[in-house]
Amino acid sequence: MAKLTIPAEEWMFSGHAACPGCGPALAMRLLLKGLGPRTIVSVPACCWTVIGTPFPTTALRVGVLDNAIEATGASISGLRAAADALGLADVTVVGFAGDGGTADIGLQALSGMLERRTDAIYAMYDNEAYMNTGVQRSGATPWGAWTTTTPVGPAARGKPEPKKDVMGIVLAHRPVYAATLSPSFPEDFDRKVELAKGLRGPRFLHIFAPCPPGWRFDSAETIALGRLATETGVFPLYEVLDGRLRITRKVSTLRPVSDYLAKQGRFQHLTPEEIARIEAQVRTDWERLLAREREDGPAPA
Ligand SMILES: Cc1ncc(C[n+]2csc(CCOP(=O)(O)OP(=O)(O)O)c2C)c(N)n1
Repeated sequence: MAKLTIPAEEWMFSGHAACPGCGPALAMRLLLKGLGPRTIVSVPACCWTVIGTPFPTTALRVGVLDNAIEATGASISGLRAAADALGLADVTVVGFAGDGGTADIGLQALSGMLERRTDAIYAMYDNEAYMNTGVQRSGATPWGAWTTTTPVGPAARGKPEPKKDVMGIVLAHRPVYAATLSPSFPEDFDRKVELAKGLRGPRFLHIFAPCPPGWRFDSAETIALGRLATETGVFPLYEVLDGRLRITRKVSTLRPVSDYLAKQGRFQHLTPEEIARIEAQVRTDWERLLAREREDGPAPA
């Protein structure tokens, strides 16, 4: 068996308030393993405020700032300036926000942070809805998914709009580094975090974060579901360094997307035609990714 390269030290206590099988909890745990103790995390209103820092407790062994939901990008710019003023150049500043607080409510602050070239990591954990307030749809909720604000019934078929391409928005700002990560592939996850840690300038991590109560699946299946997301092409793993895209988890033949959808209550209403529509979109996006990788070519030696 290959030797595990993930650091053994834990910077997150086990006594937190996450649901069983919580993808965002795994995301934070792995992120901090790669970043280590010289880290300060800014967390906006989201599940993680409740999971990690219900006053006066904390589940994290690093400094945490709770900020307003729209402010993560601005907050980490301020933290970076403060750390630099104090001569703490070795401290990694990280924003850790949900998809609602990133793709929708905090998008302006994220754009500002990227454009200012803030020397910080912005990590978005994507559980594909506003989960903390009761499973409302976000810009990152996929097409067709049930949520409490995109119901399923005679006149409604789940979310009628497509998922927002957050990586596309981020890449348009030309960050130093941007990557997609999944706790189901911990070594790929850790390598990307450690690579990001060693760079300077604006960096963005898009982390796949399954939510058992919100997506309606068995909490023992979080890791398996994440693997399916990547193997079906729903959540490809790739990174963009110095503007060059590289797929980090090659999939020679994509599995049918129905393998992934069938495991989740939020997609149970979909007809074979609707599933075929999702499949076609996933395959188009995958082909585009392959074409971009070919076009970018290998990194210069
Ligand atoms: C300006 C503002 N609007 C709404 C809220 C209420 N609120 C608190 S947490 C939350 C959900 C955030 O969703 P997301 O960022 O996706 O993170 P998740 O809850 O899924 O972890 C909302 C809407 C708020 N705190 N501030």
